[in-house]
Amino acid sequence: IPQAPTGYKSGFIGIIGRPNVGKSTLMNQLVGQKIAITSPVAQTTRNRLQGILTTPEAQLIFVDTPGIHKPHHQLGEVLVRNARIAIDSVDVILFVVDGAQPAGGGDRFIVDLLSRTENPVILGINKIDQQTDSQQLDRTYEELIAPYQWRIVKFSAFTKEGLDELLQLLVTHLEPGPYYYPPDLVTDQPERFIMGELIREQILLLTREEVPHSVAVTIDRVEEDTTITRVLATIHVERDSQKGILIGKGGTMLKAIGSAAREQMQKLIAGKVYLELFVKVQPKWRQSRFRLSELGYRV
Ligand code: GDP
Ligand code: K
Ligand code: MG
Repeated sequence: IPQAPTGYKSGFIGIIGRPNVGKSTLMNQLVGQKIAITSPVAQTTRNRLQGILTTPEAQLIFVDTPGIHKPHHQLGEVLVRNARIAIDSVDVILFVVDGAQPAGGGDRFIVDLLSRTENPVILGINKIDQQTDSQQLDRTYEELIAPYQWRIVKFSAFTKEGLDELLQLLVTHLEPGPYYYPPDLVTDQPERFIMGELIREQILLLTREEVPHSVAVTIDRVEEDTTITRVLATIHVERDSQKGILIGKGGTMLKAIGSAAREQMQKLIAGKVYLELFVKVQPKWRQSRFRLSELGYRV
């Protein structure tokens, strides 16, 4: 890693918020590449993952977290605990809310968590492209954080409106520091992990409610040829019925998942991809710490 110029700033920014407020979409836009998958389904993001933006004046390392919610099973507890750790292991907190909806109980729960941190907190009101009565909606968030001296910024992760102002504000909160990562790196995640996530994203987007939460994906083999990259992957589900849904009539669902994921992978590696998908039933993987860590989740 090269040495940063004098006066250079750097630091870690924790992106915290309820599920579906747009945390992962925001991180992708800020770093300029799709490194975190996004979908309208809560719990799309399962892992803590970092997106790195290196500008001439600062290196900003965004820590995307799973949305904070009340846990119902082993995986849920792991998710919330990781979010709590993230709050204190960063330099600045970006608390993201959905500005298209009034503040709710989920946001209040997070404000309570954040009230104990010594780190500076910025309230980011996202989805301003969808706000109908912005004054009314914003007021609910101003009231929510009234006891605290937190700065407020408004933006749309979707249209990028307001993101420059957000970046400027974030940089003012950073201390002088080194390059933590090489300036050309955009994420701490290995390409293989992102490939697995791109498959999981298509499952979230294409299948019914009950399937997505019990799915995990492993990349079993990646073979790079001069002209094409061959990827072998397995989708792990908990029940035979879920396997049936994933494969679909005559294999149509699996084919749809595969071809959409393949397209995304081609963008990721900027080259041709051949993707082969398998589906395997693995009862109760969500209850097992061992299985979770084996599948790549930090437990
Ligand atoms: P996360 O759970 O907080 O990481 O949220 P995601 O990034 O997965 O986004 C959840 C949903 O909100 C997705 O369908 C996104 O396309 C959508 N979304 C995110 N940001 C915006 C935004 O600024 N405007 C609009 N209209 N939709 C957004
Ligand atoms: K989501
Ligand atoms: Mg997310």
